[in-house]
This record gives sequence, structure tokens and C-alpha cells, in this order.
Amino acid sequence: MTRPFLPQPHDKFTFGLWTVGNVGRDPFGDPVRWAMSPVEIVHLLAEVGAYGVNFHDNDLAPIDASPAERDRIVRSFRQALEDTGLVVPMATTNLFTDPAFKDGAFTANDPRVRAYALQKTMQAIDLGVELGAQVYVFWGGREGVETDAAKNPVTAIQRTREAMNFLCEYVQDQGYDLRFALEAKPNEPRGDIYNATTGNMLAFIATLEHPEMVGVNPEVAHEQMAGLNFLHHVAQAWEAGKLFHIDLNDQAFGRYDQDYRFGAVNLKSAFFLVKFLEDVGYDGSRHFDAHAYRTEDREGVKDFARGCMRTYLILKEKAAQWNADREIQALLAEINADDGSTDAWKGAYSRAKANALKAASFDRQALGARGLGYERLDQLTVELLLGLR
Ligand code: GLT
Ligand code: MN
Ligand code: MN
Repeated sequence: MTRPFLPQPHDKFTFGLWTVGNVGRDPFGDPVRWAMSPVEIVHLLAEVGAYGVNFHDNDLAPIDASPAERDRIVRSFRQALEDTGLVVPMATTNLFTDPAFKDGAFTANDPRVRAYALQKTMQAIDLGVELGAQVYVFWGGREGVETDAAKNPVTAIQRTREAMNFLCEYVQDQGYDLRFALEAKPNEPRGDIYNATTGNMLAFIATLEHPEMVGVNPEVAHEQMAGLNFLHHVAQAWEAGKLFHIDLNDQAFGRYDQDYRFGAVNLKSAFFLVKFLEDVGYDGSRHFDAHAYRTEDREGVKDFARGCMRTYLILKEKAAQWNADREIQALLAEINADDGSTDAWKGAYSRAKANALKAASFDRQALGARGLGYERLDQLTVELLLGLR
């Protein structure tokens, strides 16, 4: 049974220029695919049905492009967007490829590198806004260390804060309609990266001068690399009003940063993630920050991109099915049943409530002896995912 599951603009499926444009280089191997120009990538994305395209400043124009060359590239890119109807919802800065950033950017020990990083980011923000971006991602890249002899971790946090505060003011001063989304990754390309998880980022944001402008861009693989539950981080970001963007892909625990096609490894986790995003009504981009296996040619890249979107849409349908499944819902109702016997102690604190609760008695053994039915619930979920329900 093959159904089309065609992506629609309201799905807000996006890809970075660097994702489908990935040439398959790795630390041990040369490129296996021809590099596509930004214009070619836009047309490929339009062909597979994507809604938008994101970019780093240097995905679009090389770091050493002359102003004239840069303008020509931007003009042709803009033309491709007009020809295809693709939009640019997000942009970001490459602060990690050039050797100047070998010690990080905003946290580098050399103040000239930090100043250059700010300059490069302001220029890249201008470019992103010019092309329509409303979300600006900060993935730290090399903001970390090989050895803690090199950098004081408190200084690193303070330098990052200073940079973010400066850039927030820059955006306000320019009158841009732009929000920042901070993306954590624990241990690549350097062994230890500061603000290593989405949770760290959330805590850090609260210390900024304009926290309302700043949210997060969690990536599936990055929490999974750290052995953490991605959904829980997404949920915390959402609950805090900070889920500004999301990077979807997949990853096996204990491996390098694989950036696999969405759903390629952990189908059940992908299912609960899609279900969460759809249930809460997340309306930002669903950005696939992933790339095709190194074994693939141009057709394989399209298979990869279509696969990301198709899996998302299939899981979205499965989520609706899960929500409508009578047996699953009956079980959930049972699991969450409330006989009202604790109503008197619920809600806000009062001394009277506290005293009454301290005086109450509970049948601890009965509480511990009760089976919760989660085995059945999970098996029903698995069977639904396997197409048996
Ligand atoms: C890089 C990284 C990603 C970030 C991108 C944005 S670049 O591929 O691994 O997770 O989102 O800078
Ligand atoms: Mn990644
Ligand atoms: Mn990412």
C-alpha cells in the first residue's frame, strides 16, 4: 500500500543548503557527490516538495567572495526562490569552518577572533533578514575545548552572554523582526562543548538581557549523542515558550554525529516526537538537519529528502490514529483516573492544606502493589506503528 503523503506548505518542511548539498566528505574520505550551487539546491528542494531553505552565510557566498561576487550569488539565489516559491525561514552563521575559529568564536581566547565573530554574525544577520529569515540559529560549533587548561568555563559562559546581548541589541537597533534560537551539541567537533544540551541553553537564556528574543533549536541527534531523551528536552523548551525552531534527523547512541534521515534509527522516539509537535500545535519550521548516506548519488539525495518528509507525515497520521484508538484511550483514561479522594490537598499551598495532608493516611502497600498497564499500552503503540491496528 503506497500512498503519496505529499508535503504541503503548512507542514513547513525545510532543509539547509548544507543538508541536501552535503557532498559526503568525512574525516576519512573525500567528497562522493558533485557540489550543487545554491540555485541548483533550491530547485532540487522544490522538486521534492519542500517549503523552505535555510543557510549559513558561507553556504551561499564563499567566505572570501568579493562584494560583487556575493551580490551576484545573492541575486541568483533570490531569483531561484522567486521561481520556485521556496521561502527562507531561518539563517545562521558559519563560525566553525575557517581556521580562524579553531578555538571557537564567541568563546575564543583571542579577543580579535571574538570581535571578528561578532562582525561576521552581524553581516550574516543582515543577509538572512534581507532574504526573509525570521529565526536566526546559533550553533556554537567549536565553542569548547580539548583541554580545560585552555579556558575557564565561567569565562566562556560570560563571553557567550556578552556576545548574545550585543547581537540582541544589534537586531533591535536595526529594527529587524528576528528571534534567536540556540542549538546545543555535546561533543562534536570538539570533545567538550559549552552549554552542551538544550537544558543548558534554557538556563543560559534566562541570564540574558533580552531573554524574550532568544529560544532554542533542539536537534534530535544532539540530545541522543549525549544519551538523553530528546522529547523531554523539546517538551521543556515548549513549556517554557522557547521552542523557536527544531532540527529533525536521527542518530544511534554512541556513534559520531550521523545526521541520518529522520526516523532512520529510532522510529518509536520519532513517533512520540511527531505526536508531541502535532498535539501541542507547534507551528514553526520542521527543519531536516540531516544528509543522505555517503553511498548516495543525486537521486539518492532526493530519496533521502523525500524520506524525511514522508516519514514525518506517516508518523503524523499514526499519531492521529493513536489519539483516536479506543483501546489506547481507554487505557490512558484508566491510567490517569482520579477518584477525587485527594482533592482537598490539591493546588496552591495553604497551611490548613499542609496540616490536613500531614494528618492523612495512605495505603502505601496498595499503592505499590497496583499494576499500571504500561506494558499493554506500549505494545499497543508498537502494534499500531507496525501497521496492525
Ligand atoms: C552543522 C551542525 C548542525 C547545525 C548547523 C547550523 S551546521 O551541520 O551539525 O547541527 O544545526 O549551524
Ligand atoms: Mn547534527
Ligand atoms: Mn542542527
